[in-house]
Amino acid sequence: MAVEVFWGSGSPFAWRVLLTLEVKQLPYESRLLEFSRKQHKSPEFLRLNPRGKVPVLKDGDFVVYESLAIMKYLDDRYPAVRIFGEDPESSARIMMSVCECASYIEQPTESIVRPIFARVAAEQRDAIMSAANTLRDEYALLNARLTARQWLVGDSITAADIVLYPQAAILLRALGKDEAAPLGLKLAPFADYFPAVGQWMRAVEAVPGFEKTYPPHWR
Ligand SMILES: N[C@@H](CCC(=O)N[C@@H](CS)C(=O)NCC(=O)O)C(=O)O
Repeated sequence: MAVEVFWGSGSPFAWRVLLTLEVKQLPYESRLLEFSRKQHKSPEFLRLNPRGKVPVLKDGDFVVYESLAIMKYLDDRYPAVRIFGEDPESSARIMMSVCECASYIEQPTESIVRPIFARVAAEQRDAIMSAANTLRDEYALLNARLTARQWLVGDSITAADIVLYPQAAILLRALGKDEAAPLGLKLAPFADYFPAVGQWMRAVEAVPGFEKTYPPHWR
C-alpha cells in the first residue's frame, strides 16, 4: 500500500515531503487539506498530529509528523534512492546544511513572508528589515557555495537541497507581492543578487515530478 501524505498548499514544510517522495520515486496517496476550511484542525487530523500541523505521513498503521522526521523515516524505510547520504561524511555535510537552514533561514523567512501575505508589512517594517539583513548574509553564503557546485552537497540532489528549496520559493513568492516593493529589501530577483542560487533553483525545478509538488494555489 502506498504511503499517505497529508499536506497543505504553500506549506514549505509539506513541500519538502512531496519533493522527497518525488526524488525517491515513491508512490503516494495525496491528502490535500484546505487550511481555509480548517481541515487541519478536524478531530480526525488532530488524532494524527495533536498540533494540527502539516505535513503528516501515514505508512500503514505508522504515523509520523515533523517534516524532517518524515524525510528521515522515508530515507531509512525506502533506501533505494538516498537523500541523507551514503557515508558518514556526506551524511554529516547534508545534516549540517539541513541544520543551517533550520537555524538561520527559516525564522527570518517567516518574519518576512508572513506579514507580506497578511498585508501588514508596513506595520512590521523594522522586524522585516532585520530579517532581510540576516537573509542577505545567508543567501550570500549559499550563493558562494553554489557558484562552485550544482547541488549543496555532493553530485546529486539531497535532503540539503530539498529542505532549502521551498524556503527560497516562498520568499520569492512573498517578495513578488505589491506589499514588498516599497520595502526595497534587496533580496530579489535572485538573478540580480544571488545568481548561483537562482540557477540552483532551476536545477531543483528540473527534477522529474517537481511539477506535481508545486503549490496548487500558486499556479
Ligand atoms: N516543524 C514543523 C512545522 C509544520 C508547520 O508549521 N506547518 C504549518 C504550515 S507551513 C501548519 O500546518 N500550520 C497550521 C497551524 O499551525 O495551524 C514541520 O517541520 O513539519
